Amino acid sequence: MRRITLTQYLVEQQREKGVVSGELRLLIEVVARACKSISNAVSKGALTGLLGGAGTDNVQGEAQKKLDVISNEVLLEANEWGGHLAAMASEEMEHPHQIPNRYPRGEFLLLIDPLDGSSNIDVNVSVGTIFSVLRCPEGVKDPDEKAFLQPGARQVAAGFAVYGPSTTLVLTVGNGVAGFTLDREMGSWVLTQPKIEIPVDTAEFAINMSNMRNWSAPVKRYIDECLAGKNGPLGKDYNMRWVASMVADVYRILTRGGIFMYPQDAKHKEGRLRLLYEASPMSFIVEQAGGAATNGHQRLLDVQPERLHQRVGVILGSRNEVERVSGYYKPAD
Ligand code: AFP
Repeated sequence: MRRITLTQYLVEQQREKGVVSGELRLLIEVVARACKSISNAVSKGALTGLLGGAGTDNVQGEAQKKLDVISNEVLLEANEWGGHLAAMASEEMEHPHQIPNRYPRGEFLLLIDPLDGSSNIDVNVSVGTIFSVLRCPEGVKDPDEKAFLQPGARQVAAGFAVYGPSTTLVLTVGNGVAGFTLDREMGSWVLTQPKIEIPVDTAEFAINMSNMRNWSAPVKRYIDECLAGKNGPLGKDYNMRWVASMVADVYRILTRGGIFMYPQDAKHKEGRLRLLYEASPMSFIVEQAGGAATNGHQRLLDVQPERLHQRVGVILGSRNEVERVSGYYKPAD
């Protein structure tokens, strides 16, 4: 079997579709290389003394893990010098990170969730890295927070790595979704899923049921219908999964379909997940794989961000199921 590496895939995307410039290819390769280092650090577990808390909080007031901090540093360092970025923003940093003056600046903005699902690290469950690439607005020399406030529909690329039983990378450059698996011996990303498509129907839902008492009426109605099974209005038995690492839950949905929900509720009034570096890139990927993504009222890729670390309600996955739930929403919900 001919092995296609990430580099070859990107070169061919440029040759055949003209969607990956040299600068964008460099950016994606640098991020993917940083993900290899993070994967390596994560896989060592307790051996390196890197499990547990860092003793600091991030901008959202969440306790940082040592590996959150390290993953952030790995991604910053890897991306600073290449000349492909105008600035970076991260879940772990309150303000955008400027490219030091000693390096040239490029045309792209990079947003990252360096280690998504990090509460799962200590219990040896899959975690991952999410990234989103935007163009720096024209004429902006020193991009501040405002430069990043672009709806997800403007992304030029998005992807995520999962550090699980195998290390995988999912990528879209706006021309479908491809999946790569890390060959550790060779040190290369190998194309293993050339065209990922999400089945339009599903009988599997993912939601944190402990929030049930806080749910809005449309969410409660939908989950009640799933739980009613074959004899209920949906006419089939549903299964439930919740990894609490969005990367792992979305990877499962890309593999076999499903619906993922972290909606706004009475406790999470704005939602729980971050718009710019969780919901937007995942929505781009899911849509490119034939699925749908909404906050219940609006397509997530059309939401105009107002703050860098803004949260949002998220419902995404198999198209028919996502459309069913959004059909239950009324303007007041
Ligand atoms: P952390 O990165 O802080 O662990 O959060 C993970 C996450 O943002 C997302 O990956 C999960 O789907 C969601 O939070 C899990 O949230 P709950 O712990 O409330 O279920």
